[in-house]
Amino acid sequence: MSATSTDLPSRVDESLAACPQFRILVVGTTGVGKSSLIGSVFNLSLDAIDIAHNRAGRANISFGYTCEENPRFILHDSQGFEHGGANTWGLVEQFLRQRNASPDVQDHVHAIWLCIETPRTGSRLQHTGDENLIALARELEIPLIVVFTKFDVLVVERVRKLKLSPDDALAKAEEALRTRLADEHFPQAGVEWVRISTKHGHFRTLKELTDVTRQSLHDVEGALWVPWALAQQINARQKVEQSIKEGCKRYWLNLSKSTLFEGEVLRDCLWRIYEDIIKIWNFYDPQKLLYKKKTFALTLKLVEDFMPKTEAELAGDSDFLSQYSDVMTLATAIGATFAQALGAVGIGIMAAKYLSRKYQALPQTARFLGAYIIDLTLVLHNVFLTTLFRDPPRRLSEDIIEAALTAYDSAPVHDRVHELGKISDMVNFEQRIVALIQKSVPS
Ligand SMILES: Nc1nc2c(ncn2[C@@H]2O[C@H](COP(=O)(O)OP(=O)(O)OP(=O)(O)O)[C@@H](O)[C@H]2O)c(=O)[nH]1
Ligand SMILES: [Mg+2]
Repeated sequence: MSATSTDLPSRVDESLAACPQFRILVVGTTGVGKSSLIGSVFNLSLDAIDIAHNRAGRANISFGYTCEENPRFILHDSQGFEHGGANTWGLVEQFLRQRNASPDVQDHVHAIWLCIETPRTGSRLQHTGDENLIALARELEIPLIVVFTKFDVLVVERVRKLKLSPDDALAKAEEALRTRLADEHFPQAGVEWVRISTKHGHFRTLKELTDVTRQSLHDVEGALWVPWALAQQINARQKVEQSIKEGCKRYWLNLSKSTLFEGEVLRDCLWRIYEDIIKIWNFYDPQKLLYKKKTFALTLKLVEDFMPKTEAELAGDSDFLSQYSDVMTLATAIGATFAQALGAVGIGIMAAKYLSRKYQALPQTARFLGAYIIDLTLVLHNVFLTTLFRDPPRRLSEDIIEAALTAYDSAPVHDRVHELGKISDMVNFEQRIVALIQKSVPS
């Protein structure tokens, strides 16, 4: 059951209207590591992928797999182009041409990961037929990234054969792969490539793949950035950037000009921001823990110190703040639903007072919403990092959420946010807030 609801339009939903899911084609011969890669980046259990796989029959490129564990993406999984194989080149070509001829961007294939096993010393580099796919992707303007999988094998080879330390082995393996690709003239100039491993200790390589993928979407469609940021479940920085874009820019950066929240109850505005930002993180949350009223109330508690003043309070009546604080304490302490708690102390009357006021013009409201967006973004960032190194699917639990909130509450950055919240000048306020978020999230 959701915590509350509001008629305010969801900005994230608006951004997703043209393209609600990111559609990716992953190509590579059997056993190259496609499912493992997809599982790690999009946070799916291998069982979920393989069940979908079996249902569709192997190597059926036109079947788009969708998973409950991550509803934001569609996977087309294809084997390579061996002569006479199930995926002859003609089928692949027809599939891509038909999809990308559609007038709707959501039907297009948005990116292709062409997976090739990292060649070991003395073994062949397997890329038969791949030039055709690279040329077609270029013609259709589909971003294509060549992904060299199982890179860890090359590193381990160097540790064993050359008795190198892990760091030196990594550097030598990078160098060996680069030299090898240059010697083979593959992939040709201008084609992006990355090396990855899904093994523990090589997490950075997956993040790099998501960075390269995000960058290659640049020229194609601005509309793809949102579904991409939501779908990928590896790169916290991209989520934060998108939270800033969607949450901040659309809400409070333009607050003084915007009529979006005019006449709306503050709680509805907060709920809208809350729901939009949690959508961006796209956690695997089958119990809908983040949608519980208690969770929402706990996040509001982070900013209760500087809830904006009502018109009444500005006129000297300070009941509202103390009442509001009590509400928050009540809501969190007894786990009462937020709406019930508000109802219990007559928040409806207070809300009515809000309705009579265009409060978005008040700097303290802007500061308050700004602080809330930072606090919420950084709490969710904590949640994301806590789950990141677990095996997919990384399922949320109450413990994870509570630990993230507690850790954030006592973190120095929370104090700095609140210092910003008290300043009286609003010069460059938005930039200061964005800078504070960015500084708190390592790139
Ligand atoms: N060393 C190493 N092994 C990997 C890596 N990724 C996958 N594997 C292993 O390679 C094997 C095949 O992996 P999958 O992810 O099932 O490969 P696939 O491309 O989906 O295979 P098909 O579905 O049969 O086409 C499994 O035993 C994986 O554990 C990696 O990064 N490093
Ligand atoms: Mg597979």
